[in-house]
Amino acid sequence: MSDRITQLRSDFDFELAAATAEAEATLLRDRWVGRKSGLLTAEMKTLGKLSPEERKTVGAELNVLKGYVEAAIEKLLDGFAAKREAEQLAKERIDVTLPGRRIPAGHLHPITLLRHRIEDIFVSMGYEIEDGPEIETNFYNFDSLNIPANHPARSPQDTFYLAGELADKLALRSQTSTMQIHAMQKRQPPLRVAAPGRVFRRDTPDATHNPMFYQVEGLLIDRGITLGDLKGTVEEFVRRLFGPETQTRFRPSYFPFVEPGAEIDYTCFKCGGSGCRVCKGSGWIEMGGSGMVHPNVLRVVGIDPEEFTGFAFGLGLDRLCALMYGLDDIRLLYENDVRFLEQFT
Ligand code: FA5
Repeated sequence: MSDRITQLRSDFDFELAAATAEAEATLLRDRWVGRKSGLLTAEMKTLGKLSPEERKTVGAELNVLKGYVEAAIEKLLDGFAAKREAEQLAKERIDVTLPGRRIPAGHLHPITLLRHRIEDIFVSMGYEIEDGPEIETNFYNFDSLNIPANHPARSPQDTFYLAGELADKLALRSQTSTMQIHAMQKRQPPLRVAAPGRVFRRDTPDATHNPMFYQVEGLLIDRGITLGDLKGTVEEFVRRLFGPETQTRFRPSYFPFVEPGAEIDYTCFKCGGSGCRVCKGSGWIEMGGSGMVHPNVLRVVGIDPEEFTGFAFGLGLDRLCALMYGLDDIRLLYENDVRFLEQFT
């Protein structure tokens, strides 16, 4: 081998050993075997100046060296590429056995939970569940319910009327009793309907009052229905909701759309009637109003009060909910505080 070739090879080996990064290996390739300015390419071009014999031997040696250089650089570059790929794979490694990230599931509002329980009880007692409008005409709010012209419930101090041209004509319903009329207009007796929903009153908010709250109305019309049926139905409803020992009592009261009318109390679910903080020592908790549907109301919807009688009752869900969950303030129900609401799964 000529001295020149030996020198070139040792120079290359020295530079090869110094190439420790991929970019250096690429530079090394360009410097030695680059098509335009590579050292060995230039060396090849000098062959023409040699005698034919020398050209043959030196050319052959140069070719061997070129093959050696190319193979060495390719091996070096392959090494770097493999390393790069391994690093990339390590970085993008996915552990398919890791548990997924859970999306926190929401849950129903406590009033909705209670409403569902109440609906289930009514359905099991043969009632249809009905939904109806929250904005009503004076006919549904008052006239059809036998509420006289001068009754305080009609006053804007008690009821939310709509603004503008429709004021005096349309108002937010202040009780689900409006549903009695809708239910009777839609079907013929005998009928059983339960209508849960929102109602609105101009009540100043405090621990037991909200301007918006929930009621559920129960209505049953059939032949020969008496106050005894009302009592029996309410007693059964309350037992299914609060347990078999719960007692009810009826206190005479006045509602224009029933005759006779009564407030319904039930024995405190907390103390069983002996008196405690929940029932304020009385042993009884007020649940809502009730009574036998007034003949005038039946007449409005074309039902003959001589043939059919019936009863209705309306219960406040917010206070029931507060009592069941031991809340001391029903305003908490609508503050949308997640820390409060997430306790009712
Ligand atoms: C009525 O609303 C009658 N419609 C009930 C009725 C139905 C009588 C059918 C006869 C026949 P009252 O105004 O008492 O009655 O309300 C019923 C219940 O609603 C109350 O016992 C109470 O639990 C609830 N309630 C009344 N006002 C509010 C308020 N501002 N915030 C929360 N709950 C209320």
